[in-house]
Amino acid sequence: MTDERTEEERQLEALRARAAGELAAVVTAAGLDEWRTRYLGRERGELSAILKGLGKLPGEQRKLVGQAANTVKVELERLLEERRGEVVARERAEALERETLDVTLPGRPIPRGHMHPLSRTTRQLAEIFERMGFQTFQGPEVETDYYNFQALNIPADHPARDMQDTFWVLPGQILLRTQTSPNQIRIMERMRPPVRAIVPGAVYRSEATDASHEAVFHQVEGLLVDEVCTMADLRGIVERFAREMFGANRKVRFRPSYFPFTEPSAEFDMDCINCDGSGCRICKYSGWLEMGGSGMVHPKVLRGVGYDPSVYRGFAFGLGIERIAMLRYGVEDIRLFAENDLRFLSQFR
Ligand code: FA5
Repeated sequence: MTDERTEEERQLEALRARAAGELAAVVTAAGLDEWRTRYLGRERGELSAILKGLGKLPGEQRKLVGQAANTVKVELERLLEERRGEVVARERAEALERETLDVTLPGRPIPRGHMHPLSRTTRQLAEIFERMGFQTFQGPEVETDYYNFQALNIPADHPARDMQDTFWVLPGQILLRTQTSPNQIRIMERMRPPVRAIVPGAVYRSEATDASHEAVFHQVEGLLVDEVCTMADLRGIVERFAREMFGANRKVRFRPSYFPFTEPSAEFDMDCINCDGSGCRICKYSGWLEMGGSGMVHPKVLRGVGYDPSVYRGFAFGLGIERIAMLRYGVEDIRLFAENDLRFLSQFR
């Protein structure tokens, strides 16, 4: 069978077949546009090039080739629209697939906070004293000279002021409390005996810091006033606290000391929880760990708040909360508590 088609008709057929084949492989809308420019584009489209060349052909042939070219053009445009429909549908389906919500996926975890080790220690401490009948109070961190010193039997020129370097707000009048002891006065002014109170909170001292000293630290003040009250009761309470906090076998010892607002005064230590008193690095080879100061409330202090010292007596003590937390959690540098380093804090979940 002879092929009666002209060279141009053969070219058109080849073009149609190639264009249709390529179109079937196009999968994106951008690809369709590109295909359209390549074959049907007015400027550089291959079909347009053939149509533009028609002018050079003799009359009869021009008509035939022109018709055939138009047929190819219409056919390719139809194929393009058909393919466009498929591509759009496919792109929509893919977009839907991407946006699908998988309700069975586990949720993103929300990081949970936890209590700061000092708050936790303060709470445990308060719970222990509450079980012994003490009530927890709070007092102001910005104090007057009167409550922080004078009412505690420390007049303006008293050398005991040198024991606690002070941050003054208004020199000689207002300060950041250097101890929780001013709350002894505040509580006794408000209550009649019997009194059993503890007051935890921050205190401030203008001190150089090191591994065991901070300029901002925490104390808990304890105060008990009643008709019958002795050093033996103080010792019993302190010992019970040490045992509840650090274990049933803990021993406590008292050493004579001096505080202007207690008489007699004592500092108390607990046998080292690391070496049970035999001597180690933690207790500096002494076998004992310092816990706080204490004593029987001075009669002058009782009189100052209107308590009759011939009827009432009391004891008071002050503990360093950081020191207790350091022992409890084995923290070797007090400064870690306030550094806000999450690598440190997240160990106390
Ligand atoms: C006082 O502050 C007295 N108010 C304690 C007191 C209360 C005595 C009631 C009598 C009656 P002192 O300065 O020793 O005492 O401090 C008490 C405790 O606070 C210390 O034993 C120690 O545990 C802690 N402490 C003192 N200074 C610092 C510091 N710079 N950093 C961390 N803890 C400290």
